[in-house]
Amino acid sequence: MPVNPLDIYNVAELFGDDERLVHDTVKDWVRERFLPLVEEHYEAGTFPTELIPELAQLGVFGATLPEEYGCAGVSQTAYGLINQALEYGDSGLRSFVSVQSGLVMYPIFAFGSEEQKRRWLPRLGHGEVIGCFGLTEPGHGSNPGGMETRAVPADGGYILNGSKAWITNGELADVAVVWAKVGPYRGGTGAPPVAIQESRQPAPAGAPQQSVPIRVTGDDARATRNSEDSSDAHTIRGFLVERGMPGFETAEYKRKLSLRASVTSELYFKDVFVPEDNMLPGVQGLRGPLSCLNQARYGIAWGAVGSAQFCLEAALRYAGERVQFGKPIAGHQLQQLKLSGMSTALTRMQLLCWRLGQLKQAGAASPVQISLAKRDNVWQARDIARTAREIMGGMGIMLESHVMRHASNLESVLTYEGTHDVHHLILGEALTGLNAFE
Ligand code: TGC
Ligand code: FAD
Repeated sequence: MPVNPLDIYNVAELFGDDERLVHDTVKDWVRERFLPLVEEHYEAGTFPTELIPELAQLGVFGATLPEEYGCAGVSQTAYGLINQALEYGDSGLRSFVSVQSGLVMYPIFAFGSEEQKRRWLPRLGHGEVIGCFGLTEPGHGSNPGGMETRAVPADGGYILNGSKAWITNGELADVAVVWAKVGPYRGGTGAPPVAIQESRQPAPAGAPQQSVPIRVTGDDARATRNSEDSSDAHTIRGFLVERGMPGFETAEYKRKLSLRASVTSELYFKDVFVPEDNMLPGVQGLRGPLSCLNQARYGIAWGAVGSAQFCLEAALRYAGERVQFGKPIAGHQLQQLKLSGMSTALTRMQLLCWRLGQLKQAGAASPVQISLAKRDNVWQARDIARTAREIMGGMGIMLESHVMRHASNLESVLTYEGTHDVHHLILGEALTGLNAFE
């Protein structure tokens, strides 16, 4: 009996007709409109901004949010399938949509005032306005609770000082959801590492510099420990910082070897006045940004399935056509072992997402369940992409084969939204009750 190589267990049967339709519509668009452009953009290190209106037309921005804010109101599973279809194209494409949806529209929806929701959500949903999410700092990646960016209360608002690192869509964004501690600004403790200084556009004059612990000894070690202070994490608030606010600047990383068709930037805040009305009133503390990460990590778990499907499909096609030692390489046992392993891993990934989608729709998906799926699906997808590259021999390293682009992208996906290690520690703590972070 013939099998569907991209869905051995007929997982698609478990989705509703409308959910399958959403997936197929986005996947067709990715094939017809995105894939023909991706090589050029990947080489140039640019995101295809010309496609933003079409993405908006597809209804993918903030797709689970209610129609009253101009969104599609689809199920969590449909949203997962949107991510799957987008990442079949490129992780950077899925990133663009998941940041806009899970990290910008979600916090405004969940923690914003009614006025903030009415002002921002319809325009973000229609792609007229682009957003980014600033949590990570040069000195605080896995441990965002140590952040140094400060919002000092002032007449009618706050004065923001600090910087954010590695921010997807930063340079493109009209509005940044920025997380900062409310309290006195203590200033940075050092300079960014040389590698980063060289790879990005110059920081704006007067931009605050923050600590990046690269090689930490003596006094540096003490400074790093002090700057890692998370004891005031309960003062963290979210701010909507708008492009054009005096003192707010962005600078793009230019020499990435991964996620090249995606814009990644630093954000700088030098005495930026943010009106009171631009603070998200509904949440305080680290739980605010971490709740948003649940949304984005959920999308990533599904997205990894799309990337894996692309790579398995490409490897199967190539192995069927490439003849060595008198027969297609697909007929050699070693290649079948690899293909079978890829297909088995993909099947597990799909089943995990299906169940996670059900839990999320019921409002019962815990952060630990989402974390496990993000970690393991990305790990499996990276392995599948690397194996596809191997099966395709020399051709596998070429841009037109696409699989090394996927493998390279997945290095970023493994790191952002909580590194692979951090997600092991999250599950480890849930299993043992012991915190191994510190
Ligand atoms: P901890 O003490 O565990 O928690 C502090 C407060 O937060 C609550 N909490 C959560 N709430 C909702 N969802 C979650 N997933 C949560 N995890 C924790 C927790 O209950 C507590 O609440 P409360 O009310 O009691 O105060 O915090 P910790 O400082 O020990 O840190 C825990 C840790 C390490 C797991 C966390 O900081 C972490 O996840 N680190 C990884 C950082 C990360 O993922 N950064 C992502 C930045 S954004 C990004 O990468 C975008 S990529 C975009 C793209 O797709 O292109
Ligand atoms: P670090 O935290 O310095 O980690 C370095 C290494 O140490 C990792 O291997 C890590 O697993 C390990 N490690 C750290 N802590 C522990 C521990 N307790 N125990 C054992 N090992 C540990 N951030 C945003 O806020 N918004 C964005 O839009 C965004 N987009 C991104 C886009 C890209 C392309 C990339 C690469 C990153 C992006 N990030 C974004 C930042 C991302 O979330 C961070 O890179 C990530 O959280 C890891 O932080 P770090 O790079 O500083 O690594």
